[in-house]
Amino acid sequence: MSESSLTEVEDIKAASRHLRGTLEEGLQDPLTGAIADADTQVSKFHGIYQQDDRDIRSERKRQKLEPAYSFMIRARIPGGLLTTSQWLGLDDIAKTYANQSIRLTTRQAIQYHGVVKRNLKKTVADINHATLDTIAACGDVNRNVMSPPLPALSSVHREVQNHAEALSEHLMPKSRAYHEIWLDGEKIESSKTEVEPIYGDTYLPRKFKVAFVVPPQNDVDVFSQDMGLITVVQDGRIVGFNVTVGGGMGMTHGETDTYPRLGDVLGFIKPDDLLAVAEAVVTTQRDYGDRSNRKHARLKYTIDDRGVDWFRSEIETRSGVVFAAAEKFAFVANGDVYGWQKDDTAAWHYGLFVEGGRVSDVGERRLLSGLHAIAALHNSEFRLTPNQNLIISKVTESDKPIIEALLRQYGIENNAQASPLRLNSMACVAFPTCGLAMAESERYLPSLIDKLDAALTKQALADKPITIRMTGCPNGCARPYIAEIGLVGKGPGRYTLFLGAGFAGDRLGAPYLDNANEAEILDVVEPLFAKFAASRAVGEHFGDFLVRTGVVPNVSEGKHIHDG
Ligand code: SRM
Ligand code: SF4
Repeated sequence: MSESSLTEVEDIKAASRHLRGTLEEGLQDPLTGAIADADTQVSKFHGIYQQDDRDIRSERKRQKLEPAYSFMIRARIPGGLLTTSQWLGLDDIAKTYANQSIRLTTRQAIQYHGVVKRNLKKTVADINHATLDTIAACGDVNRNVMSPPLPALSSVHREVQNHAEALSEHLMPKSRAYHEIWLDGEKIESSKTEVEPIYGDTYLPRKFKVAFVVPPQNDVDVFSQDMGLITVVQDGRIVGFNVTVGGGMGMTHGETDTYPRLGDVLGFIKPDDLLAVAEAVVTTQRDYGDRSNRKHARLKYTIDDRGVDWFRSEIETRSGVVFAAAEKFAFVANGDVYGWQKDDTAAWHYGLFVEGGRVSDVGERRLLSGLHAIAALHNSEFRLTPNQNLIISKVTESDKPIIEALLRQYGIENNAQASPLRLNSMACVAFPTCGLAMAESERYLPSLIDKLDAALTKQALADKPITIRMTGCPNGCARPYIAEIGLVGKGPGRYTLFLGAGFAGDRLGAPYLDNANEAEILDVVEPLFAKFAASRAVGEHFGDFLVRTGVVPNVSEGKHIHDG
C-alpha cells in the first residue's frame, strides 16, 4: 500500500512516538479547553476522548465561544471485576470531577463524562490510585476484554476470568507513554528504542475486541466480537475454547459496503494455546487490515475480503496451533440474569438493573448513593455486566438482608422499576456527549419503553422478555442489530427499526422501517405484538416468531443488511 493512501489517523499514530504526541504540552495550555487535533486521536489510546456539550453547541457558536469542551474517560476493567474499595474510589472521582455520575458501559467498563482539561490529569491519577487504569480502553488496540460475570457456574467462571485477565495483559500496548504523561513516570530516553512487540509502531488499523463466554448464557454477545472464545466445559472442567472471529456491529446509513456481522467459528483450541492464537489473530489483522479506509478496517472486512479458510490457515501458520473441529455449544439468551443467585461456595450474588448504565441519584432512585452505601458495608466485589448492569457479588447469608434493606432504602431494587422488556433493554450514551450521535438514545429509550410496555400489557404479554436496544447512530454501541427490537438513530427523533434478531444474540435483525418517528414505530410494533400474542408457539421468542411468520427475512449474513 502506498504511503499516500493511508488514512490521516495512520500518519498521526506513526508520528506519535508510541502514543506520546504533544499531549503533555497540550495539557499545559490554559487558553483553550481542548487539546491539539492530532492529540485527540492519540489520547484515545489512553482511554480519553475529547467531547463537547452538544446541547449547547449552537448557543456557544452564536456567542462566538469555543465549544464547551470536556473529556470522557473510560477505565479498563477486564471482566468488569471490581473490588468494592475500587468502587468507592470511582465514586469519589465521580463526585469530585465528573458530574456525580458513573456510566456503566456495554463492555463491562465505566466511563466518566464532563471532565474538564485542568482536571484531566488528576482524574487519571486518581483512577490509578483506585488501582485501576485507562490504558487501551479506546484506540486502535485490543479493548476491554469481556468475561461473563454470572456466578452460577462459579469455578468455571473464575477460571475464565483468569484467562481474560491474562489475555488483556498480553495484548496491552507496551509503550510507557501513559505512565509518563498521566502519572509523571520517568521519561525514557528515546521512544525510538521502545518496542511494541505485538502491535508495531502504528498499532492496529482499527479497534479490536475480545470476549469470553460460558454457554448457555451469551451475555457478552460473543458473535459481535472481533474474537470470541466460547468456553467448552466437560465434567465441570474447562477443556478449551471454540474460537470465533470477525464479529462487529458498526455500519454507516446508506453505505451498503458497511454492515454488522456475526463472527464465524474457526474451530476448537486447548487453553494452553489461547495466547498464541489470540496474538496470531491480532498480528494478522495488524498486517492485512485495511489502513486506507477506516470504514473498511475492522477484522470483519479483512475476513470477508480474504475468506475464512485463508484466515484460519494464516492463524495456524503464525501460532503453530492447528484448530480441531468446533465442539457443540448452545446459547439461550444474550441478556443478564437478575436478582439473587447462590454459587457453589454458598455465596450470594445480586444482579442489579441499572437503566442505560447510568449510576447517579435521580429523584427517589439514588443509585450512586445506594451503591456507595453497599460498597462501604460490603467489603467484597462488584461485577459490571456486558449489558450495563451490576452484580453485587459474594454476599454472605447474614449480609443478604442488610443489602436488601439498602436496595429498598435507596429505591434501587429491581422489581421497583422494571418490566421484562426494560430488564432486557440497552441504550448507548448518544446526546449530549457523543460527537457521533444523530438521535437521542439513553435519554429517550426509557419513555419509549413505557409506551411499549403499555402495548404489551394490552396483549397480556407484559411478562414476556423481549430484547430491545437503541443507539443514537449506526455505530452500534449497544449492539442493536442483535436485539429483537433494534432502534438505530438516523436523525433527530428518527430511527431505523430492526426486527427479528435471535434472543440469544445468534441472528441479526432485519431493517423493517426506515427513518421512523415514535408514532410510526408504535404504529407498526403494536399490531406485531397483537399477532405475536395470538399465534406464537409455546416458548417462542418475538424475534423467532417474526422470522417464522415471514414478517422479516432470516438475515443469514450482515452484508445483506441495507437500511436505505
Ligand atoms: Fe462505541 C464510538 C460509546 C461499545 C461501536 N462509542 C464510540 C464513541 C467513543 C464516540 C466517538 O468515537 O466519538 C462513543 C462515546 C459516547 C460517549 O459520550 O460516551 C462510544 N461504545 C460506547 C459505549 C460507552 C456505549 C454504552 O452506552 O455503553 C460502549 C463503551 C464500551 C467499553 O467500555 O469499551 C461502547 N461501541 C461499543 C460496542 C459494543 C461492544 O463493544 O460490545 C460497539 C459495537 C461492536 C463493534 O465494535 O463493532 C461499538 N463505537 C462503536 C463504533 C463503530 C465501530 C465500527 O466498526 O464501525 C464507533 C465509531 C468508530 O469507531 O469510529 C464507536
Ligand atoms: Fe455515539 Fe453512535 Fe455509539 Fe451511540 S452508537 S454512543 S450515538 S457512536
